[in-house]
Formats: sequence, structure tokens, C-alpha cells
Amino acid sequence: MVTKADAIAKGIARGDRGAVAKAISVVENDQEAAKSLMRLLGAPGRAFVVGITGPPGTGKSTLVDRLIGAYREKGFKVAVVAVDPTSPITGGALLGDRVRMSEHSGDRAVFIRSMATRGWVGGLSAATSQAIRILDAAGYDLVFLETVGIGQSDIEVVGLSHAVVVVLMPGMGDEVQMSKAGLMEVGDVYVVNKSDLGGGDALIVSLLSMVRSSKTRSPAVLAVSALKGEGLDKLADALEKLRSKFEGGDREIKLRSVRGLVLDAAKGALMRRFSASSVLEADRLAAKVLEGKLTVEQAADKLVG
Ligand SMILES: Nc1nc2c(ncn2[C@@H]2O[C@H](COP(=O)(O)OP(=O)(O)O)[C@@H](O)[C@H]2O)c(=O)[nH]1
Ligand SMILES: [Mg+2]
Repeated sequence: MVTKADAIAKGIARGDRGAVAKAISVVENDQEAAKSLMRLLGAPGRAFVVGITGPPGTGKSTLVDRLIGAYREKGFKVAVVAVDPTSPITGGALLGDRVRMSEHSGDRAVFIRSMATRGWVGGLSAATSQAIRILDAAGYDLVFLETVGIGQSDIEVVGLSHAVVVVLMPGMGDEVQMSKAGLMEVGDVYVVNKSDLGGGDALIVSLLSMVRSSKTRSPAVLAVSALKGEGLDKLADALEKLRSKFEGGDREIKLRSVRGLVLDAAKGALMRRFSASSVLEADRLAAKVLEGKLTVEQAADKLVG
């Protein structure tokens, strides 16, 4: 019997856009079905995954649009997944619009998709991570993951990328200090976009000093104007350096994304098991905790074990 999942998986392997779209809907809406589908996909790790993160409005989508152009010129198949975990205003719907409305949206070798994950049980990154596997299996050479650089889910998305571009803009000097704990640890490239507006020097200086003070990392710091197309060559060069490492089989960079995929699959498995274990079971265990027969931790272990 040919199941629906079989048919979708075959379509993905052929690079069929309709099948890819359908598959991403499956992972957004139905994790049980997603699991069956994921089993049918080949090994991951072929597509180069670039996370594009940074505060809202810094020009991430505009920049992605430009990068799509650069990689299309090389003949690459390019996909964009725009993830908006939190936005109460857009409900996750608008984040990718700038890219969706782009000149590339009619290009058959470009696949663009927003993922609205509000209310999805099991975390943002499970669905995102499955979407990456789908796009990888469908033969996209490059996957851009655009995400708003705030919150934990964002850091999880970073864990799925082979390279991370943090996009900032002039006037954010203080925020560099502010977000030390998050974004400042994860970038391979720091872009100060909107350089056409001027006033980006202070931010560049503080980013450079951050880079110099790091003993372990040496990310690039670049002034860019996505709007005017300035500095894009340098950004493309920085990404190409990382991509050629990836293509050359650099183990550490290859592991980066697959490690995230494995962790997400594990989290997904845990969540499924957890929701499958009935509320009744939780009640039964809670009663034991109340009676002093189990500690809270023991009860929790039993619930997920
Ligand atoms: N002046 C200027 N505006 C830009 C530049 N890049 C993007 N923008 C504008 O900044 C706004 C937010 O851009 P968008 O790409 O949607 O930002 P995102 O929220 O980070 O994805 C839009 O109005 C863009 O036209 C740039 O390099 N210079
Ligand atoms: Mg955007």
C-alpha cells in the first residue's frame, strides 16, 4: 500500500515543490504524521543552512532577498524558512513577507515559506528542524533560516545552522551590551545593515572590540546596506568561506546542524511520549507524590520514561 507519507516523500525526493509545501504543513500541524514522514527521508547534511537572526526591523528579510540573488547567480537552489515564534502582532504571518514578495518568488528554484508556530506543542525548533530536513532532501543547496533574534527558540534555531549571520543596524550600541548573553555568542558574521543611513561606526567599533576580546571565536564584522547593495560582496565572501569548509567536509561545521537535528528529534520524541502518557497517569503519580511515596523528580521520570 502506498501511504500518503510515501507519496509525499517520493515527491520530495523528486524536488517537487507541492510535495515540499505539503510536507512542511504536516510538520507544522501533526507531529505523529511528521514522524512517519521523517523516517522516509534520506540522511541529512547536504544543504548548507544559514541562520539569519537579529532584532526585528534590522533588514534581515531584505538581506536574505539579496543573498538569494547572489546564490541564484551561482546556479544554486535556494530555500528560505522564516520563523516567527513570538510575534503577537503578526502571529508569525508577516515575518517573511518581504522575502515572499521578492522578485525571486516566481523563480522555480527558490522556495520561500513562513512558519507560524504559535501554540505548537513540542517547541518551535522541532518543526523548523523537520522543515530543514525536508528542504535538504528536496535538493536545495542552501537554506536560509530567518528568525527574530529574541528568546530561547531563537538560540535553538542557531543550533540548526551551519553558519549564523547576526543582523544589527546603526543606533544599537547599547543593545550589543544588553544582548551579550544571547546573540553576541552565536554569530559567525555580524552585519551592521543600513550603513547608508550613517551612524553605524559606534556599533562597528563595539562589535570589533567584542570580537578581539574573544579567545575562541573570530567572527567577521561588516558594514552593509541591503537596500543599496553595498557590502554584500564581503558578506557573500564570508559565507562562502564557511560554505567551502562545509563542502570540504569540515567535521565541526558539518556536525553543527546535524547535532541540532538529532537533539530536536529527541525533544520531539520526548514530547510525543509525554503527551501520549495520559493526564490520568500524571494524576496517579501526583497522588503518590502527595502520599510521600515518590519525589517530584521520580514522578517526572516515570511520566516520561
Ligand atoms: N535605509 C535602509 N533601509 C533598509 C535597509 N535594509 C532594509 N531596510 C528597511 O528596513 C525595514 C525592515 O526591513 P526587513 O528586511 O523587513 O527587516 P527584518 O524585520 O529584519 O526582516 C524595511 O522598511 C526595509 O526597507 C538598508 O540597508 N538601508
Ligand atoms: Mg523579516
